[in-house]
Amino acid sequence: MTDGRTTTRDDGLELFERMFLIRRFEERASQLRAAGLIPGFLHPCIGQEASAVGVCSALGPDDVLTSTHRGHGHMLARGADPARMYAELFARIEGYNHGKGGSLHMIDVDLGFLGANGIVGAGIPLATGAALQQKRRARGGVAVSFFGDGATNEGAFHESLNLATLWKLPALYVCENNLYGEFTRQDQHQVVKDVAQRAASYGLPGVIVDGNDALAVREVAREAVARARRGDGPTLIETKTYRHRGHFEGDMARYRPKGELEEWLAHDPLDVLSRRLLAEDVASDSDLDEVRAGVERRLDAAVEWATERAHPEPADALEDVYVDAMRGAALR
Ligand SMILES: Cc1ncc(C[n+]2csc(CCOP(=O)(O)OP(=O)(O)O)c2C)c(N)n1
Ligand SMILES: [Mg+2]
Repeated sequence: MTDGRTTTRDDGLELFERMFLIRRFEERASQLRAAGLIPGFLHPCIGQEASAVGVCSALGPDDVLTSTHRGHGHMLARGADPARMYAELFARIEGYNHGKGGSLHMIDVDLGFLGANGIVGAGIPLATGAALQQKRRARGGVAVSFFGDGATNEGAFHESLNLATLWKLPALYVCENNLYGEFTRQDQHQVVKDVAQRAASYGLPGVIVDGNDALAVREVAREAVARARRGDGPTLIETKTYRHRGHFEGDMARYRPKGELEEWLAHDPLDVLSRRLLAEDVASDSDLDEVRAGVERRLDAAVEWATERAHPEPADALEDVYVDAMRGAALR
């Protein structure tokens, strides 16, 4: 921005709205799970919203992405419908997977969201394959893979980076380094402090960014996207961030050193953005309040709608699932 501001009112409020939507979607999901509406695991990304929103706001409609077990933020950042996401969490027919996948398998191919994934690191080769397809299509699309620090110890990460650089694939590898893989601190699961260092082995740029600053994340993502679209190959982006909650809902995270959470709470991604918008006089307190109220109304309606949907019938248990697909394949 030429006037010294980092963004415009519309853009700043849109980013804030997306991040607030993710935050409140998950806070509500946590309560709804405690109330018994959600069977199965939930891995909240609360605290990591800027990474998802910063990267996804640098993408275009033809771009695609893969996600992880901590995927609600990526999916909402891409523009998914929170009502259908709640319906999936509640195991209802109108959910993204007809109520049979839940949090860990949500997918919307039409949106270019190629799925959450319960297998750590498994989205990385999927995105690499998608990047190969994007290259062959030659329409300038890119493929993004989100994954955690823990996933960078998987062979799939190393194999993917090797091939993607060799073939100059239009890929973005976004490591959301939240300092933990499950209950293990990063310094107990790998020697490198910065995952970005690992890029050197494969000959691609490794960029570190404050993962709690949505505008900073978007800037590095835009550069990586431009590089990929030019045909210059992939980039590894490491977003330094932190999950405020435990690994999953129900994990009390007692393994974290005292004071660590408080330090990160002082650098909450929503506050980082709202403070900047206010300090630069881009938006007012009442603008932000209006956005917050709009998100709450949207989520009220989403929960109500999802709660009223039906569960799949027991007789349909084998429709839409692997067994059914295999049976179909065998018959063809
Ligand atoms: C292949 C595989 N190994 C182990 C697990 C169990 N597991 C689930 S999440 C997780 C930690 C992943 O850590 P990270 O990649 O840093 O992601 P984060 O949970 O921090 O977002 C592990 C080990 C799994 N789901 N898949
Ligand atoms: Mg992690």
